[in-house]
Amino acid sequence: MANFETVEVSTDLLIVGGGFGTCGAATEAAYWAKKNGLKVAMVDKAALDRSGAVAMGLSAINQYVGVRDGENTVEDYVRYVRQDLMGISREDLVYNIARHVDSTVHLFEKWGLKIWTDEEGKYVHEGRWQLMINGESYKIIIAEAAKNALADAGGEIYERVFITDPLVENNRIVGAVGFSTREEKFYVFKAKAVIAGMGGAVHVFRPRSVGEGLGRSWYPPFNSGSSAYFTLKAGAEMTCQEVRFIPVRFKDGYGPVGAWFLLFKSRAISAEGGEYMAVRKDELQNWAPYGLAKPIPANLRNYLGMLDMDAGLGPLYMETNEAIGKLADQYKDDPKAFKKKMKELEAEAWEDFLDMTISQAILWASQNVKPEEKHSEIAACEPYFIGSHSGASGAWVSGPEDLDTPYKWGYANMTTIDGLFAVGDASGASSHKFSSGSHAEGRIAGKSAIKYIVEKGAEPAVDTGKVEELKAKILAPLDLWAAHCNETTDPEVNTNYILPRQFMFRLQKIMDEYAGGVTSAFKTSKSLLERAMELFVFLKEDAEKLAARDLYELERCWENIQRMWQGEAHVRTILFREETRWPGYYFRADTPKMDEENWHCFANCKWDPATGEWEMMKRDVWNIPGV
Ligand code: SFD
Ligand code: AMP
Repeated sequence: MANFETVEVSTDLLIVGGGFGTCGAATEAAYWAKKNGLKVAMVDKAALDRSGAVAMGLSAINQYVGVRDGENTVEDYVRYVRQDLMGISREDLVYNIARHVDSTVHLFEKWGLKIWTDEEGKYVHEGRWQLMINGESYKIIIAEAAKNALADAGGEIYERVFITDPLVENNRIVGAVGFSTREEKFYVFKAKAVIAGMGGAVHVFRPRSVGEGLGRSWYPPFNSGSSAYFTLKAGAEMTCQEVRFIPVRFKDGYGPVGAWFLLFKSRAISAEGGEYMAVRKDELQNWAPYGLAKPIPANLRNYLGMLDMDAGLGPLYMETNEAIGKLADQYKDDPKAFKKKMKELEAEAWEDFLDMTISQAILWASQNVKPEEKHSEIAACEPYFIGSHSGASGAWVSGPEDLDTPYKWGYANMTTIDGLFAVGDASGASSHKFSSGSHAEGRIAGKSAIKYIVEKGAEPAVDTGKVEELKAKILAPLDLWAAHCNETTDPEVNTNYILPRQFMFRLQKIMDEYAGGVTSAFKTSKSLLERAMELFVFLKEDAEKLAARDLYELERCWENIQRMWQGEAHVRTILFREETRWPGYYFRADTPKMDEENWHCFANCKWDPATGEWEMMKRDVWNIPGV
């Protein structure tokens, strides 16, 4: 077996992931841990300053309720999420996040984040819930606060350690294992409670960007489904695994559209000039009541554009020149003021990309795009798993203690595994938390996990035999490579192993062609999904034969195994839900309508670590009374 040193770390609370959710968790947990003399350790596969979805920065804070200014109420936010997710959301979780998110945003500002303000000192809104920021260094600022809090409480941070599996005994989490991505070290973390927050998943589906563009996607290529894998492998109940997210973005550079639609009030049109949101308005009747209320859910906005594409009316365009023109128009009688306004709008348009999706700015520059002169192509991206945005996949977690919610079996944000908490993309059915809400949810879970440790924490009884088995399994791809690498001249072709890149292509082909990816125009059916399940049997056999040439490829092997588990949970859940509820995310051609009578419910699933069997189940949707 590959000769890796085993490093053991004992802690009270282990925080897995270094993103927005877990930085929130670290900031809060450190405070309560210090008060109670407890230890906190945090582990990230990358470097905290630039890890996760916000690595490149962001140009907006997408969740701010604005309670102090009387702008909205927490209940308004609950209604917004209910509407956007076609009726399916955990309102207790959404409510809990919404009532804490403003204070999180105020902390961000205190820590140094520049939120745009107007002449009166009020926040500049992009839309009703969104605030404009100078966000290139957003992640660094939030990471710094987490680091400071941990340092103050004597906590530890492990960077460049990739976590694979949870350690669970008798339905109770006792730690996690993983390996260094830089040194030959295998890590065993022993803990009384664990907070999982390893983001969502990309490259489960075949991306639009292939060949020289491979790696470019809207969602960051370094989040590979670790959260879903970790919680599934622990035996936790999962929810909304069918609710993938497909954003519409500027094509190929994946630049954001929110600022264009909301701030610049731009229209999107087909090649024939029709504005699909207006031309296809009647289609929304078919998705009542959600199709008829405002704002129109993200998936339905996508769907109307997709109908244009299906009808051969593509490409679709964002009318950037028209939007900029209209905004500058009010200054048209004063040439100097007009010129100044045009410059300002042009700068804002470019900054929107430079703050968060630099490659879109590069693509615009390389194609000589001047947004004030000509429109730009937009397109629906490949599907992603990001429960914190407009998708909903994640673990099924316990609701807040002070609400009369039917979903309560433990401490706030605890999964169905004792002591295992989930935040951000790792926790499901609480969409539209975005960066700020994920951080707020992390703070909730951080406090709750320390409370759990104080009240129920037991010394983690780690089974060393199981850890040794896991070590052998996790390092096996290196051994397989060593045993067979000299048998062929081309390392990519060998009957005894498969390299992670080829394996990823196999997974993506199944997902894309059978589970409603880009090439199948986001359509699938029972027969296609059943065929996908047949092919998954072979894929899982192939997963046992993954080989790695070095540490870098060992990480790639495990990323792709995690993607495979996320993919399987997805396929199983789309199969289970016999209706189409989120057209624009996916369309089940054999059950093309929404079925409120039978499917106004959560579709949950669970994998049993003892038997290896999957269980699918329905759970009721609860609306907060009076909201
Ligand atoms: O508008 C392991 N999001 C936006 N939110 C906003 O508030 N404003 C925006 O402007 C946003 N835009 C946006 C957004 C996301 C993306 C991908 C783009 C644009 C391109 C959403 C937020 O970014 C998102 O909600 C939060 O980041 C979610 O937080 P969290 O904590 O669930 O995930 P993370 O931040 O990606 O962090 C994940 C961490 O886990 C680590 N990790 N560590 C150890 N072992 C493993 N195996 C691991 N696997 C992953 C990662 O390194 C990272 O630290 S807009 O355009 O939509
Ligand atoms: P995006 O850049 O698409 O991620 O959007 C950023 C934010 O604006 C998210 O909260 C979206 O839900 C919201 N948003 C984007 N486009 C629209 C739209 N046309 N109508 C309403 N909300 C939108």
